[in-house]
Amino acid sequence: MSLEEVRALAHTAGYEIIEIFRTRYRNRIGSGLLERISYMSEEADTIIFYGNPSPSTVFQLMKATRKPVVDRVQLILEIFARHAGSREAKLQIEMARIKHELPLVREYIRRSKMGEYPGFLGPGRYAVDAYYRHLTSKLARIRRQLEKLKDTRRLRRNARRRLGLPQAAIVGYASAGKTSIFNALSGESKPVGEEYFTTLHPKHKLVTGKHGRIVLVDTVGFIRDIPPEIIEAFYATLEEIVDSDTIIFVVDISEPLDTIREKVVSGLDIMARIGAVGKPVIVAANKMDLTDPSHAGKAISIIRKILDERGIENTVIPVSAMTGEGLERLLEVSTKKAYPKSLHERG
Ligand SMILES: Nc1nc2c(ncn2[C@@H]2O[C@H](COP(=O)(O)OP(=O)(O)O)[C@@H](O)[C@H]2O)c(=O)[nH]1
Ligand SMILES: [Mg+2]
Repeated sequence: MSLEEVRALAHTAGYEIIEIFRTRYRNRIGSGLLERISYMSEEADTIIFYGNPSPSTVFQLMKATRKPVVDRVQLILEIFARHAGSREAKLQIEMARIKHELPLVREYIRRSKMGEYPGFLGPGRYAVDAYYRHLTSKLARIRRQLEKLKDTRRLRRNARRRLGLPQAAIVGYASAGKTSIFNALSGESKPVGEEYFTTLHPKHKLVTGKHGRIVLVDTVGFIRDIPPEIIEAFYATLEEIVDSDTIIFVVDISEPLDTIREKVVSGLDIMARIGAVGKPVIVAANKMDLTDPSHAGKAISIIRKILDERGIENTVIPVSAMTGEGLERLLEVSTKKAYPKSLHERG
């Protein structure tokens, strides 16, 4: 796990990092470090433990800092929640959240039965018992709702297709610049007027390019090493990619070549896994302002090669969301790629 990844995910979830501590142990905290953290945490609203701490480590931290503790799974779920468009995705996220919280509540109950009342965290023992029962029955309810929703998903997709508006999904890893590009491309245009979309989600915008109008979608993006327990929620949050006619894959071109290669390959793997295949991919080689032409040139040929080898129709466009370089062409190509096919298919 890299510091860059921690920063990127925390930024995407809306946190500002004020201090980073490294633990000597994988998922535990030694007493010296705990003391330093509790001293520093005065200024923080939240403690992020970027790993898989046991419930008892979480308690230790909460007790020492008196702040809410968010682990890696929770951090990722917060990011999903910011992007979840459909009811199904929201329910999947809620289900994952509850499943993740149950062991913690169990630990809470265990401690209070031993006479250790972590009262400063909230309610006493009986309230916690009731809360546990509330969570488990909510979990059962969500499971039933998800079963029902499976049948309606296909209908919803057809409804979007009947509107005849092509859709382009903006994908990429955290901090590649997806939202910056989404904002830059849709800056001039108003939020989508059609009733269907305004009620859908603020991360959809209707934009007008040279070849017509398309709906742009700012997606949650890809995350490495998604824990298996939240993989369903991840796929549900990414379903807008499957619904799209074309993919804008934003790549931070200023990163090392190996990182770029690895991210492009694993991003394509995720798309294949959720069934987002057979769509043209437009690679927005972003942050051109941060890199020199020779590095960018090498990165672009690596990206082209990966896509070509997989037989994916692709165009790579150097852009900078910062300076605006290449954005006009990006929009032009995106509308062009999204249109002809959809017109044929939808009549
Ligand atoms: N220098 C530079 N910074 C950029 C560019 N595009 C995005 N950024 C910065 O990269 C960070 C992540 O951007 P954001 O759009 O939030 O990425 P997202 O996580 O993919 O949505 C922000 O600090 C942006 O200001 C670019 O073209 N050039
Ligand atoms: Mg974003």
